[in-house]
Amino acid sequence: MKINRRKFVAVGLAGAASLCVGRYTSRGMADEPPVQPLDEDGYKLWLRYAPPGDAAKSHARFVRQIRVDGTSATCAAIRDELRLATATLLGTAIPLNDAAPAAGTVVVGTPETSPLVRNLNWSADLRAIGNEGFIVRSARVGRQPMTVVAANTDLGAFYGAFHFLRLMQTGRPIDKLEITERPALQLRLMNDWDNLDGTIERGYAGRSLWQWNELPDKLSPRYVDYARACASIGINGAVINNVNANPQILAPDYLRKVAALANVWRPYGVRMYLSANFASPVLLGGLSTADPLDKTVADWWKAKADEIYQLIPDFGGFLVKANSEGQPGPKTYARTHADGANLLADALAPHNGNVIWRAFVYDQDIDPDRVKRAYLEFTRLDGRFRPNVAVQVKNGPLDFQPREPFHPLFGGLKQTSVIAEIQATQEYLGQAKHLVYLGTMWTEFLDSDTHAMGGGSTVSNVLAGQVYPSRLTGLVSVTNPGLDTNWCGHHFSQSNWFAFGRLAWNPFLSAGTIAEEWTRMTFTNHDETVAVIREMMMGSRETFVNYTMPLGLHHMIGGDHYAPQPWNNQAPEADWTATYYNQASVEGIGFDRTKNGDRAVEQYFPPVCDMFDDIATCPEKLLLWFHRCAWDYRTKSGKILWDALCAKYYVGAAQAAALQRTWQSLAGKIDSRRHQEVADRLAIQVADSAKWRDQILAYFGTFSKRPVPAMS
Ligand code: BDP
Repeated sequence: MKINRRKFVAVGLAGAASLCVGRYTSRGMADEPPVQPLDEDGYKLWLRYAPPGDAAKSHARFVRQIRVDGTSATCAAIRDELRLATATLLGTAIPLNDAAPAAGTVVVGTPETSPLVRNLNWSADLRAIGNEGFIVRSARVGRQPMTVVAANTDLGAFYGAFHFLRLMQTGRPIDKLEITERPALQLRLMNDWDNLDGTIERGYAGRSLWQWNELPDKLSPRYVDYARACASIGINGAVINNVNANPQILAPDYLRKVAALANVWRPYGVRMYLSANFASPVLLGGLSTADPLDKTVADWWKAKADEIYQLIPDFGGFLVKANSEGQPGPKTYARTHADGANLLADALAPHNGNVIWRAFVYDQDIDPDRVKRAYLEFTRLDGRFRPNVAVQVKNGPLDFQPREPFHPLFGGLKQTSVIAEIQATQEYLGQAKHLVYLGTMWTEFLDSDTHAMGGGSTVSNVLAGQVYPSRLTGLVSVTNPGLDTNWCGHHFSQSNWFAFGRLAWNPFLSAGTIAEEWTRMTFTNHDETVAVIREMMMGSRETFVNYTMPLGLHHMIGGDHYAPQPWNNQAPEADWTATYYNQASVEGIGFDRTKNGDRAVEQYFPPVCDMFDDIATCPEKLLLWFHRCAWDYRTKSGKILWDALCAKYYVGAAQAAALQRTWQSLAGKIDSRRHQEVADRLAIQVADSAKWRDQILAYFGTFSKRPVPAMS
């Protein structure tokens, strides 16, 4: 059965679905912003718990005391969070009370821990929400009106408590709640690309959060805050080291440090995962081989898994980047990716651990076109992976570009668990300097219809196991918070961490809903200001595409992945250059991936394949990804390609300047520190957008031999 987005949301996730813009404005409940909001540094992320305005008055009637039933560390953390949050949301300390609950009590518990929840007889509803779901309901208990947050586990109750707080934070009514949620996906993981030397691969927000020289004895308070931020949006695990993995992470002294972090995170449901270097048996264990079919190698991994589970009983598993960009892997020994993944899977299986095997591979001998290679390698292995293996596929077939079509492995793998990897750290999208909200990019991806089993086989449905049965489901993100005070470098980059978590919980949510939630929680509940910021965010990714790589252009950068370098033709590998992709010449521009070209379109199911193949039906936003066009090719606007390209760059740079002006208009509505810090970055963005426009057009102009047309 396929899920229809709207229906699924309405039935399964009523609370989330009803969070739409209209409600706030029509109720007109938020108050005027204070004259000068107090300065903030962004450390608290979306967990500031600032008073939501008028709504606080009505909230106060329903939050008079808090009762969290249960003695676990998770219950203690729920208590702490509810007290911390309500104190500032309501402006007064709310007492904890475990005695007979009175009107206005917020009760949190499971049937096991809470007699009160048990007596409500919600067992049928609870059965439907699994281990991580929750119910938040306004109920009468002994005739007293209360709010009950019920779940099957303490972690589910924690997620419910965060949901309840989110309603308060966003100024929504909490008097008639009837919310049932459960996550659509199982593995909702941070992929932190942190190195053991404290640097972060593609990190733009300072050095690594993990203080290896202090662990395991000294624990930074940021470890708890990281876990709180993750748990608040349903993230249930973290791979804490770079996929280009240093084998030392599996050495006994590092494992003890990792275990200390895992202990801190356990109450918050953030499970520990590690990136493993495939050659660890050699590099760390001193064996002569890492051949996956060698018994001593298998024994080494089994012993290593046993050692890890001794220290971290709920260890999630290994993430592996193999035979990609110089990393070792099974192909080094003439074995397949399935052989490699299964080796580790067998070592982890007795402990219920999983292997997450990346499909980010592009060996040149597979095909001349880099974007075709992963599909070719992995489809021939379909069905050959152990049940506890998930193949992790980037959203697009190249590498986190500003716009790519969806990866054809979504839908292409039918007998293998497939999870998706997106990238919240803005490696190719302005890093921490440009304001780019990625929620729209990700919903474009998630909503893409693969047609794997007919229409409606969207990527979300594939991920949720609704198209083919899938043992493991998930959405993970390369999300690199660092030691910067505001975690993410750019205040707006926090929204990408947030959006990732919300979509991993429910990939059917809309980007607008998420942008609005985040804005209200992060900046203000003032309706007009919220509407302005939401609009800025919603258009920001298309703006970035327009001034960098419009009309399906891709990879027009050099090694920094930041500045324009469409002329870049020097790199250790041809597929690391820009000219390999844009192929600009006097004849035209673009990569012919049609049936008459290198036939990459054939990796998609019909009718998607035909839609991309036919220049008349290929969405123009992907034109030069799939087609090679002459400079005077007539685009849908009636303009010739060169003129249309010029127009995109000019529009994009103008949109960046408009973002800056709009932000200026919010001076005084946002605290001046964060306002200034965002303004400083917008100034860089505006200058960069002009640079992109001018340098790209100057370069392509040498081929098109046409002037930039006058822009009206
Ligand atoms: C690319 C990054 C590189 C990563 C690689 C990966 O530039 O630093 O190691 O992806 O995903 O986007 O493995």
